[in-house]
Amino acid sequence: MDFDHLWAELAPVGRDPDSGGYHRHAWNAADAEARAWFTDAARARDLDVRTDRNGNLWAWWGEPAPGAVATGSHLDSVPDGGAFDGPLGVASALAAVDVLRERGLTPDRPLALAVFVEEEGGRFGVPCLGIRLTAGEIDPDRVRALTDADGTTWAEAMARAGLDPAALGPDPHTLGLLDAFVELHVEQGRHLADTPHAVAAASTVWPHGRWRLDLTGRADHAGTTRLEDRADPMLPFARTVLAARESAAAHDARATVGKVRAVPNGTNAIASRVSGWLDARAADRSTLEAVVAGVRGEAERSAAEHGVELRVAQESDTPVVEFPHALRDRVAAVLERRAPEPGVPVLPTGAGHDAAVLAAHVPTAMLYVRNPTGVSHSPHEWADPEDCHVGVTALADVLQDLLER
Ligand code: HGY
Ligand code: MN
Ligand code: MN
Ligand code: MN
Repeated sequence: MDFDHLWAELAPVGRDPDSGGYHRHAWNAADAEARAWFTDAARARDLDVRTDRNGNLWAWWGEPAPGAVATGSHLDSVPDGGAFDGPLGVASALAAVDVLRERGLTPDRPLALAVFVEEEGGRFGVPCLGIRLTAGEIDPDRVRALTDADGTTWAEAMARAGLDPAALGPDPHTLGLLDAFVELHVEQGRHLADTPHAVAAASTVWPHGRWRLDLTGRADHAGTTRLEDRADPMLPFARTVLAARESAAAHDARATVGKVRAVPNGTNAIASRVSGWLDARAADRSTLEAVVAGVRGEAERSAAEHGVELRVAQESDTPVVEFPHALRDRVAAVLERRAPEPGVPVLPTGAGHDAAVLAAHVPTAMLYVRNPTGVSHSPHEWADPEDCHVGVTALADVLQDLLER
């Protein structure tokens, strides 16, 4: 199994030497280096690497044809993110091909390894952009116009990476070839940490979404402007941050405000504008709506109190995803064969995934690999090497089961 070699090659790409976190984002230099690594490693395995119209990479074992099985994940990270979220699924897919070949498998249906662009939305704000474009779930014109913190558009960044942004759009042909898609992913929580199980199957992905918050007040002098004369957007913004926590706590849900920008951002000036993003998630849609309503209500009340204009725009929406039971149970049964004891966990998650988008178009399943820290979206994200090897073997078993059916 070549996993350790693959991991040793990939791990340094885009890693900040000080924090140990990763900065791989759509079309930046680290992303290009990670994509080149994948392309080289796939070609070294005689896989035919193709780039779809949205920049997603598809490495084929066998000619693309109906009945194909696919696996893969993403290589991009959140800002200063962990090493495993995404890349573990990609490196494990390559290593699983090695395992299947060592087993002498010559599949009579094609296997595709996929790398999806901008899953985290770390640069352009909207998650799962590559697979949403290919699945026809987001307007290409909207994507082309998305901007990063420096004002660079997706179209400009994609063109600089050598791809044609005019080509963006749905790719029903590729998705139509797929009979099944399986994503292996590091677990983003501690459900496996205190169990004998290194791998688990996935049951559901919570509904979740992202809302952009823009508050516009009035820039003014921090020292001479009387409090009663201020329209300071930071105040309703601060209230909104607290409301996210309070509303999530009241509904046993999750809500976070991040990606904060204040303009101008001086120490002795009242900002004119403050923007941020609300990330809200809950086990069901009605709870999610209640959480967001609570946050929005407090933001509107506080903005009015301070004479600040508020704009709230939903930027992404992921419905609850229930992975198909037949495929889920089939995957769990395959995992049971090597489980250290019966009862392979089948886990819900509040984390979004490319598989959660694909699930509306292709029978989809997920595997999780134990994360003893439970921490993710942080340099402290972790998976033990031996658990990674168990994950590769499990993925190979699942792919073999699907390829031979
Ligand atoms: O945000 C998420 O849940 C995923 O990690 N992209
Ligand atoms: Mn090598
Ligand atoms: Mn992530
Ligand atoms: Mn991920």
